Amino acid sequence: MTADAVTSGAGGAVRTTCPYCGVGCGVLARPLPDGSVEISGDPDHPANFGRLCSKGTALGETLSLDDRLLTPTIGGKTADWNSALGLVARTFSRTIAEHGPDSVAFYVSGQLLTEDYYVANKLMKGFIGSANIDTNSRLCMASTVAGHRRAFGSDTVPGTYEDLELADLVVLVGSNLAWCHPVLYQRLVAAKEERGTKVVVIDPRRTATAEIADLHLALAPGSDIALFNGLLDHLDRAGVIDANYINAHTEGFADALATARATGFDGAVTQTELSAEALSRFYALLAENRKVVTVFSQGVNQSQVGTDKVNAIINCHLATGRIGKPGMGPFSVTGQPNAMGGREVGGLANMLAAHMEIESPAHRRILQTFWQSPRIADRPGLKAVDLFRAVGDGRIKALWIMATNPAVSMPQADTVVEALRACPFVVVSDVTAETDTARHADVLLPAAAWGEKDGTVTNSERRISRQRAFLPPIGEARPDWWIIARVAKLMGFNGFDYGGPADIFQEHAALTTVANNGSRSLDLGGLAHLDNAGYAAFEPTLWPAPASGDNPAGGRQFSEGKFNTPTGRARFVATRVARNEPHRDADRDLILNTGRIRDQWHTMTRTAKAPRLMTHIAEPFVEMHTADAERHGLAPDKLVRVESEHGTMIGRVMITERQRPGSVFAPIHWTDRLSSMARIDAVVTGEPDPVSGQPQLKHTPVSVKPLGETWYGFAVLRQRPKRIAADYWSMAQSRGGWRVEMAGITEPGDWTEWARNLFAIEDDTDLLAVHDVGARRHRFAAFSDDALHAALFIEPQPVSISRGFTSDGLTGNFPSPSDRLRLLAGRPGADQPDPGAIVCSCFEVGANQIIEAIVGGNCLTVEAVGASLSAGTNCGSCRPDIQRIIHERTVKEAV
Ligand SMILES: Nc1nc2c(c(=O)[nH]1)N[C@H]1C(S)=C(S)[C@@H](COP(=O)(O)OP(=O)(O)OC[C@H]3O[C@@H](n4cnc5c(=O)[nH]c(N)nc54)[C@H](O)[C@@H]3O)O[C@H]1N2
Ligand SMILES: Nc1nc2c(c(=O)[nH]1)N[C@H]1C(S)=C(S)[C@@H](COP(=O)(O)OP(=O)(O)OC[C@H]3O[C@@H](n4cnc5c(=O)[nH]c(N)nc54)[C@H](O)[C@@H]3O)O[C@H]1N2
Ligand code: SF4
Ligand SMILES: [Mo]
Repeated sequence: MTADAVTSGAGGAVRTTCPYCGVGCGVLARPLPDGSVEISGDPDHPANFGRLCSKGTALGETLSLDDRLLTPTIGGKTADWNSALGLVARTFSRTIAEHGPDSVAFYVSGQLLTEDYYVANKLMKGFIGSANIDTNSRLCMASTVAGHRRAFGSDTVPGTYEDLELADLVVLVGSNLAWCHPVLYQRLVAAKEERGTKVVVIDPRRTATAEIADLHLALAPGSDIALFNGLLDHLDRAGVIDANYINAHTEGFADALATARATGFDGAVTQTELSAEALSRFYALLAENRKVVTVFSQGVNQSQVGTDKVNAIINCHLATGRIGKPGMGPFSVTGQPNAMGGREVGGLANMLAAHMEIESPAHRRILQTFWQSPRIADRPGLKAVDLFRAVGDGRIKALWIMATNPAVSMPQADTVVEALRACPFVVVSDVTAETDTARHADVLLPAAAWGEKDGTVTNSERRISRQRAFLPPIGEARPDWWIIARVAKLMGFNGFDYGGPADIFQEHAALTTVANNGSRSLDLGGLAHLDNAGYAAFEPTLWPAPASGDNPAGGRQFSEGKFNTPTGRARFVATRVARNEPHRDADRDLILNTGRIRDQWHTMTRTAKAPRLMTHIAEPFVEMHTADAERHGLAPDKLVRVESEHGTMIGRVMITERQRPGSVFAPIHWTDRLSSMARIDAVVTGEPDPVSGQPQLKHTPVSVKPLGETWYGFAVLRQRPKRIAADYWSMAQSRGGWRVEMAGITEPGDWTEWARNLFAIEDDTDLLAVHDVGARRHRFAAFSDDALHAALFIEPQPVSISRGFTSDGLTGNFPSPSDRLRLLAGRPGADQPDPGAIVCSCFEVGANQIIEAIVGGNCLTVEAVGASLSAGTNCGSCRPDIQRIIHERTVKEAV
């Protein structure tokens, strides 16, 4: 444990911050003598006041050694730090000497801490002298950054979380808050219960978030601008435009209004494909309520017209003066724990540190003087999509990837993989040994993970919090800032002699004050003199945190109507593309939408280590509407092949009414480590928004076709299987080992031999087998002593045995033949009903149990289900799912 760990009153727990989403919840972590870590919500943290979602609650289960990268490697072989860092420094220096600074690049991440990010940006822009540093935030927040800068003159989120609680109306646009920002969602639910907040959800899908919506608008994908242009026109006609505010504090209104009028109500109906009635209701709500917060996320940002979507939303707030006041404002919620911090230190290729602008000679001068650096990048570098293109065509010859997994998360991911293969020198810093990206690294550098490293992160509401170490680094792992600073020094650069993250934070804070005088809202002057003790004790703080009165401290921004543009006025932007619709044709007749599920984080390198997080959804899926499924001849639980012009993904079809006809949805999480072919970004085209460079990740024309499988399998195994001879497979960690779903197009000749290969056992002495050859059903179980080694179930139809019951077999005991046969039955006896697919991961309560409580126990509210089964009473992440089951059941019962 590090010296600066701050302990709370509660028994030596360290106060830190969750490493997942941008809500930025405070966490109390208490290492226990048995090596485990007890995790709970920090009751004093102003983001969560003690709450944690399912992912936060399971953090303790993700800290194990397995999968961790423990030492540097060169060419796949273990190396020491000196050799590895020496090679990195020499190769970067040589490449720069031979081909110039723009022949190298860094691709970094919103999951780096501010201190790591600051040092990486300083090295590239100030010392190497190129701006070829871009980040996965390009795929995430770039359109918001661009939209904020166009409207406000700076990338400043105007409001705070409290505004969601003070609003009378909260509009969620392209945000599945219930699953992606669960604790903020819970704060909204609590406010709704208390004061009757109205909630509108604007999303082509009926998401878990829509369960609390007073109005859900399942608009045509890509038609948000038409919706908000129509709204601006309506607000004007309804007389709720704030002319005084517009005159005093903004510019460009006439042009924006003219554009909005050109869309008008009729245009909005046509483009969004919503009913005139639904649209009227929405517009009336916006006219009647003054205290409105519009929350937006990836349904807005990840679009080819993402920046215009952002400005169409902000236009409506500016026109009504609903910004910078309690309970009002446009509110972009950030995805990653430090998406905001990365923006502060200029992690994007077109920004400089401390919110300064690369295009401004004055800003470049300030920075170069402050850093005393030999040079400074004087034009924007390559943005993520272009950056990987440049890697592919040989312009970038040395690439360093930190804390991101682009082989999975970049659009046209197969092309990205080819680019990595072709690149002469790839360095990857990660905490995980085997990722789809790490596979292509020449040098792998082991980073210290959450719990082992110290630094700061900034959440969606601009609150800076400490991440604190509570464990020693594993193996040879080192903090990212240390690794970068070492390489900088080995490259011969001065200015990287940091004793620890506190030094870096001080420098970063000091920089925000240089020549600021109120011109940049990012002002951390009040934190520029934090010493080690002050940094150790640092309490969550909103920025601006100025030393003196130039900038208003903390809280809401733009309250006085003063913006960071040259004129001090906010700018309206005329948003002209009403709808952005990718071209479908007879073959690729569906639009692929992609996004997140409740219990997984991105490419699953950490959340997949917690067995209980794998119980909610254990397999890659493709969700589609009943009508589309019928049209394409698809039956429930079959496997489908999703294809675009770029690539293929295979997943299990999930047929629901929640999907909009014409679109399908697939999760972003699965990798080649966990499934045979489920990297959805292999399929996604990702045309960049011309303003922000953010790729469109939610609208790719695809075909969805049956895989053509003739058999299905399900297996549980104590060891992770090495090779699975099936056309489709997907595996998940379970309590005693692994569970695997499989399917194949042609049946193997000898199932017994196939089972033996899968189980990796030499002979069949321990193999119990039951065959029903006529029905094409085969079951196998291998035991060693009284413990289950592995079991396999093969059927001509999707295997319908109980997953929970069979997986639990790996932790059970099977002394007698009858016990062993019962396992092969695949479900519990009549006295132990099957709980079904797990909904509540905290108490492991399944869908069948919840349905029984609803139908048999007459529990018709989430509270009643909680009282009866405890489900939903711990972290609360599953409450929207329980609500949905109640909703679906009660509808079913009524018809
Ligand atoms: N559980 C979980 N939580 C996470 C993450 C995670 O991996 N797992 N990741 C974090 C990160 S980095 C991010 S960026 C956030 C993302 O958080 P969100 O943006 O809330 O999540 P997504 O699922 O990507 O997309 C949101 C919604 O946009 C909708 N959408 C698609 N097209 C359109 C459209 O044209 N218009 C509108 N209005 N909506 C559309 C999708 O149907 C989807 O429901 O989540 C963060 N939180
Ligand atoms: N189709 C589609 N694609 C998408 C999206 C989408 O909605 N649709 N969303 C996009 C968005 S918003 C995002 S944010 C990205 C996310 O995509 P990625 O950033 O690629 O996903 P992660 O799995 O979070 O990758 C983080 C990596 O860093 C490692 N890591 C964890 N902690 C540390 C650390 O302290 N130091 C170091 N060096 N490494 C660490 C993890 O093991 C992991 O390999 O995906 C994007 N891609
Ligand atoms: S909402 Fe969940 S994932 Fe997000 S910061 Fe809080 S505990 Fe972590
Ligand atoms: Mo993100």
